[in-house]
Amino acid sequence: QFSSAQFGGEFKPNYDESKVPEFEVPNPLKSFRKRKIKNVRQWEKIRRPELLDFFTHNVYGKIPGELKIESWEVVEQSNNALNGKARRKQVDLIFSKNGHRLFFNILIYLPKNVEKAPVFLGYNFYGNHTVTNDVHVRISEAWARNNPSFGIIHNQLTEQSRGVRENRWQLEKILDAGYGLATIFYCEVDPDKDDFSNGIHPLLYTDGQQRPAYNEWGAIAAWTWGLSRAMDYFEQDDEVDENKVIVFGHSRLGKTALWAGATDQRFAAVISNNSGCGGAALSKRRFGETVARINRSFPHWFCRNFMIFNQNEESLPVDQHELIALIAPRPVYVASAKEDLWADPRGEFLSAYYASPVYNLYEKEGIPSKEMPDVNQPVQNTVAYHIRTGKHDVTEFDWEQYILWADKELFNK
Ligand code: GTR
Repeated sequence: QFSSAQFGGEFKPNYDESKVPEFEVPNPLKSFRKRKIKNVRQWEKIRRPELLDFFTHNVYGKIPGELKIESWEVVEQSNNALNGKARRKQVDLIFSKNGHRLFFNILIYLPKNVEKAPVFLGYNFYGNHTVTNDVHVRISEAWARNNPSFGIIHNQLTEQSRGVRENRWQLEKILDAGYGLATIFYCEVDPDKDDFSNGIHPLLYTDGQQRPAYNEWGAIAAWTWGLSRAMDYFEQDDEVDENKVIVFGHSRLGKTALWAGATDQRFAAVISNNSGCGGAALSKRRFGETVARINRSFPHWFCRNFMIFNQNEESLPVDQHELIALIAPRPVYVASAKEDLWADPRGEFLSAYYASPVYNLYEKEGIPSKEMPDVNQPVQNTVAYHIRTGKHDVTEFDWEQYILWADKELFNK
């Protein structure tokens, strides 16, 4: 029952809306024991904990212990970065336990004219040096996924990929709007491969343990662990406003951002960019990528218990709109792309919609209508959504929306 290869033969994604199975959307305002949840108190006392517990033990996996920052070191810093526009810091966070040591680096840019800056925090796929052409950004030595077009052929990052992901980060726009940007290369926290001997996991193994138990953390939970440690660091950094950290992520790292927002209430807001299956998209729709497919392609992302739901989404007592509801009442933005059918834009939208009643309990406005908005016509309430033209990606349009919305939600602008 725990085998990851659960459909024989080739997987053919369904992209036909008329073939989406009929299913009941689990009611976020009804407890597993069928009790109606009528107010914030009941939500926080009964429903939120049981949902969080379900996602923890059956979807992403529990983090089996505590591990604090042992020390941190500013390895590089400048008050005159990007032609005088910003302050830059590169900070290593260092951890050790069980004879293992791990460190990861946070690259931080802060706007010069803001004393304690709000920041967008997000992981990157190919190293901190890819988010900007700034020659001072260090190149990570951690394992990276090969990508010949970025010059990554032996799982090592090189100078060739400096700045290649500039478009996905819009650093200047972020700084001009008065926000900082903090980013981490996700493979420094846990290499993105089905191998639990490396990354953060071994630091929390019990004696002789080789891999996480069925209900213990996969890679997504490991990456969220790293985001929470970055938050621990921000609480120590006088230049960052730790009450205004917006956690952002694209795709697998969007799944990560959502789970980070759900598990760590210190994050002020959450942005899920094209997060798809196991992120914002409703699993029960089986549109595009499915639970079985994701568990087969990436057996290390979720906890092993999640494989119980391979081709068996109907038996899930929850769906991903309840992951979004766990973020309430903090602002959450779900974004899709028209051509990104693999991530199921409609399923992402419906998640935001079905999470909204929980926001309403807090008197926050969610997504008011079940009708999907037109392309490039964002709906920006405390729960926000847009579908833009184009592919699976992060674009200038996306960032323009995130900034406008953050201004409104965090600064009442
Ligand atoms: C795909 C995966 C998606 C998404 C994407 C990404 O291969 O099927 O769930 O996570 O990768 O992270 O870019």
